[in-house]
Amino acid sequence: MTQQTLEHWQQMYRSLWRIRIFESQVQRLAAAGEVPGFPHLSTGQEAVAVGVCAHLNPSDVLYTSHRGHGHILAKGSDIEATMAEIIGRDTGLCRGRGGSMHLVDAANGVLGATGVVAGNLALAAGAAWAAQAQGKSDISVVFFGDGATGAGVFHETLNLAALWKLPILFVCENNGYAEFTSREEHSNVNHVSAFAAPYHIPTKTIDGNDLRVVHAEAGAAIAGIRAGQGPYLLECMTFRMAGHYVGDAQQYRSKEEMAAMLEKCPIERLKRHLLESGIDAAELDAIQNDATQEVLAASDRARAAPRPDPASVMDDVYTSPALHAITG
Ligand SMILES: Cc1ncc(C[n+]2csc(CCOP(=O)(O)OP(=O)(O)O)c2C)c(N)n1
Ligand SMILES: [Mg+2]
Repeated sequence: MTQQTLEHWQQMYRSLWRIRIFESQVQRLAAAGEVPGFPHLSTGQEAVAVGVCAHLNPSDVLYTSHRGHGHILAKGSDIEATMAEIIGRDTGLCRGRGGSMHLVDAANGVLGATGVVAGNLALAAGAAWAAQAQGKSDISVVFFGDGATGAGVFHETLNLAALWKLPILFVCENNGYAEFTSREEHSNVNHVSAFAAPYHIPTKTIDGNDLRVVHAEAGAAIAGIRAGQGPYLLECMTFRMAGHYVGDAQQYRSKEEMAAMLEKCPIERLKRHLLESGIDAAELDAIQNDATQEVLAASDRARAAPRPDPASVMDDVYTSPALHAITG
């Protein structure tokens, strides 16, 4: 490995750990009653976020779903502001008004997470259309789950994206479940990539737990999109190591299934590769420790921040004239 490639992979290893530790901390805070609502963790799916977002610029637009913490961190949003948002603080990305499923960081191109399954797809196509109309080289990336493909808007969006050659990357994280229902139980279509062919959208199904594969395939797909070739659908086969949401007892999964999943941990896999490439184990431990300290310190600062002033609850809800019309 050259020095440059070595640093590149170390950076990505760190990025994986940041997300893993962040999600573990959200889980801890949720168990302690500090997180409003139901956070959905991306533990086990980190390689998709890191491998795709490594190719994005701040001006590229990102949309994500209810399971979006990892994508947003991988895109470069501030750890403290993201955590502060999730725990409802005034210093949060949306001043504590959105929470885990409604994270927005416009300055970093994160136009949003949404709790409406598949609701992000058409919005992402809209952003891609805007970039195209303005002659920009920016692209739009949308992360969604396999369950979202059962929604009509998924097909409507693929159709228009293909027809208008929109600069958009569809990234499906196929973790085999929609809530508590396995894919076999809710669809005859095993692979989401099968939906791309009728619309003439290029596609690939890949191992989403192998960061090196995700990074290479996302890089090639994004290069094509930036070159004006239109949309691409990347189906990343992955696993969610946690429940659907924090608190899910997961009685619908067997012990064997859970054990097999741990074997495929994307962090362990990259670690094995880095060790085989000659990187010192102590160096990797130091990266892990550094990432841990960074995330926990950011979380402490977020927890120490004030909650929004209740008197500001109507700020940013209505413009003043509209508010005036309502209140008289
Ligand atoms: C429009 C809509 N329908 C139903 C739900 C309830 N719901 C929340 S998550 C989810 C499953 C999503 O599965 P998938 O898209 O595979 O994402 P994953 O949770 O596996 O990441 C459902 C049905 C919702 N939030 N929005
Ligand atoms: Mg799913």
